[in-house]
Amino acid sequence: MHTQRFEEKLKKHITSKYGTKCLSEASSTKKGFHDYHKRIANLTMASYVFTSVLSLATAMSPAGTGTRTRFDKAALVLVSALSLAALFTPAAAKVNVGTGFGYEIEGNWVFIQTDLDYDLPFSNIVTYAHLPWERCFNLAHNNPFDIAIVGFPFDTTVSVKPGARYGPRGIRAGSTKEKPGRTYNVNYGLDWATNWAKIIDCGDVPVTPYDNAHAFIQMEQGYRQLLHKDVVTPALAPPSLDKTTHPRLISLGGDHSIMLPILRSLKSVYGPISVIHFDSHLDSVNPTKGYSGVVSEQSKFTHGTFFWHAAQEGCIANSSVHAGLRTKLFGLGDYENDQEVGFSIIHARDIDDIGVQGIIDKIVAAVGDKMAYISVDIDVLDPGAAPATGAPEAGGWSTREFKRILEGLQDLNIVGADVVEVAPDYDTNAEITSIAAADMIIDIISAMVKKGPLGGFKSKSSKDEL
Ligand SMILES: [Mn+2]
Repeated sequence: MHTQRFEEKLKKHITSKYGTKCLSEASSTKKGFHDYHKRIANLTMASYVFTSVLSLATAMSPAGTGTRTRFDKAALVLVSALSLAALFTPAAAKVNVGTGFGYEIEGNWVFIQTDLDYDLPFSNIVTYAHLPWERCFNLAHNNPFDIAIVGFPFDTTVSVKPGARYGPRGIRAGSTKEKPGRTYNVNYGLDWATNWAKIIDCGDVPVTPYDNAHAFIQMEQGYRQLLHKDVVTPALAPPSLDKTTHPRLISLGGDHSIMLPILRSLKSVYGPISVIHFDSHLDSVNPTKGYSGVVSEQSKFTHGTFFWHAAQEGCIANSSVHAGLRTKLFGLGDYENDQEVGFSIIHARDIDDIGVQGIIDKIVAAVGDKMAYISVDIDVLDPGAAPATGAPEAGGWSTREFKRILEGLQDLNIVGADVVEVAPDYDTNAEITSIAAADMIIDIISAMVKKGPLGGFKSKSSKDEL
């Protein structure tokens, strides 16, 4: 009984410290799992000692009122002997490896079952940062999570170089050395994987490459399905319209048009969103005014026009900001139109005049405490740092500068994020674009974890507090 109560308390402790994933063998972090088993083993040993000492003491004590028989004494001695024997008998490994094989980890017998149950940087099935993969789109899926990675392998609205349909795969491969057990992010001062949030990889939305109209429906359906899953850690005062806590999603593109179904979904949950748009391009071009290549209603929806559509549909708050711009325009009318859409503009070269902090200050001033979304077109980086993208533009920011800018946004209310336009077929053999993309996602996750659930943690006195 005592052991059961201790186990319950311990489960609660581990859940709060490492997340619920530590309690399932399949997805445990090594530290959490080991911690758990070590404590159980220690407790079991302590109870053996306690039982044997108590039994011996009772057996040796003089009989009281004459009710104790020799049989009682013999039974007590037997119990104490069995307890002592159990104490000095090492636990046998329970894994069946057949006969004639004596593998054992010296001095570590509690852990023998978990030695092979963890990842190396280069081992195992590729998920983002070795996070547990769940088939979130299966209708039977009902596991709560707080933050999820989801891929949109879609690139059939690209105007220059296609290939971003392989972006989710590329970014996951680029994340391979990020893994549980090595997740302390010095820049944010926390371990993003073993903090309060349950973080998983939901895999990809299977988006058709044959019919863009249908593809946009699939993407919105997929995003909404995830957005309406339950969370593990509900917020005190969720900022959503329905006052429930929704998970936060980090999307892997895919070309940039995946944002249209994402913004449509977010509008239904939070209302119009302030978009922090890192890109060398505007992506808000009015397809009915000067944009080349429009041949049909559907062809108005591209990776260069989706913000215009999103604005028409009321998805974007008038406190959005482009940062990193440096592309050529169809004409100055593009900027006039962009202001109507609701963006302010920060050029890539502004960093030479106002520095990283100046860029951060402008973004924070534009967005304030509104619900914000971070969208990173990888072409915001200089092609020297990220060559593998759909429409590269010379003269961008370095990866280091960009990471500092992201770091400056950690106090904002980030409801979701994406990294798009990674087209791995144009990458170097060293995967520099995918590595940069994967690394900035670690920073975005770290910021979300550091901020806590949007709407705050419930107070310590609350019953739901973990
Ligand atoms: Mn873009």
